[in-house]
Amino acid sequence: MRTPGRVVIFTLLVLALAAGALLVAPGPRAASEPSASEARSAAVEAAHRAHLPATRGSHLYQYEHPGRRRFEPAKVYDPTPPPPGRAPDGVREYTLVIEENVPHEVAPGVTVPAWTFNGTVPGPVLRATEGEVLRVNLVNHGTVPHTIHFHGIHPASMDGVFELVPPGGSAIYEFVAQPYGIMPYHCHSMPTSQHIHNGLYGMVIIDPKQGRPPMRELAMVMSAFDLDRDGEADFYAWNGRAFQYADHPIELDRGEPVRMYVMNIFEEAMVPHMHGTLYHLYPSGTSLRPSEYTDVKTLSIAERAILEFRYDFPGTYMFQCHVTEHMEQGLMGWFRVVNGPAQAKAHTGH
Ligand SMILES: [Cu+2]
Repeated sequence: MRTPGRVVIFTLLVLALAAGALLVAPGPRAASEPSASEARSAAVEAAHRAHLPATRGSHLYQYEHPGRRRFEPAKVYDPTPPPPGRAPDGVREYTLVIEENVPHEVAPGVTVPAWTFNGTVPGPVLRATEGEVLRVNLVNHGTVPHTIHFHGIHPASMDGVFELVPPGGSAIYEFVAQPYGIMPYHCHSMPTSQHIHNGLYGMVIIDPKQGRPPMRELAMVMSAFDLDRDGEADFYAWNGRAFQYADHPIELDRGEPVRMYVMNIFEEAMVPHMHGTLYHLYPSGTSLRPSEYTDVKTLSIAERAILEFRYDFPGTYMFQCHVTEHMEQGLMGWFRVVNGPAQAKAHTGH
């Protein structure tokens, strides 16, 4: 039975425990006391702003550091392109809406105002089969004129250089998708360097009529971001966000054939490199026969290629740009290779 004296002792004990919990609990820190991870991130950002040597601080994102900032999973650019196939009526139709100054988290905790097609950098992957009509509706929700310039074979009137789409305006680009391969698209409004650099670019995949062997597919755009516009990039990225596939590795099955569509839209050479395997290289994707079996290939400005590969051993492997500064500043990620359904096919020869 509880006596009044016991109640008082019990109450005092509860109060003491609560006070102790308040002292121990990591309550909100004062602004002058950033956490270790915040301090590291601030140091990285300061280093990039000041253009200290590129390697300083960038390792903080590269490897596992407890407590460091990470991208939220919802922000990761999905590397899976639309599936191949035929449009029922032979027409592939897309709508691309341009917006300016869309907040874009280019590296964990570093947000820049981007210009976007449909809200993302890069814009969405467009896909058609050779011979189909590709129809793209461009809607300009920005404040300056924009266009879309497609690489490929098409009439001059569809080349997106002279006919500017004014703010609030729209336009339709329509042509037969040819040839098959990877064709960049980007804004060509002047100054084009600014419009591209702000994020107005993406990839068109044109499939050959006979198709390619079915595989796991990834679409990967290599680009960079110059935050202070001093002519020197501060972050490099697969699909628009530095280190996003390090925060959220891409899982592959051991032995699973993988086809990666790669495009370099930045004005420096890029060198896609796989660890732990080699790839069959199809320059521009315009041939059904690979030209080379390698693990590095320099893609110059606006160059692109299909890389086909697979992993024979499980584990975690880096995929990166072999320009080490680019890798250190974000152009890297992890493949996590697991024993999955494709494992049985792991040793059927290259
Ligand atoms: Cu533009």
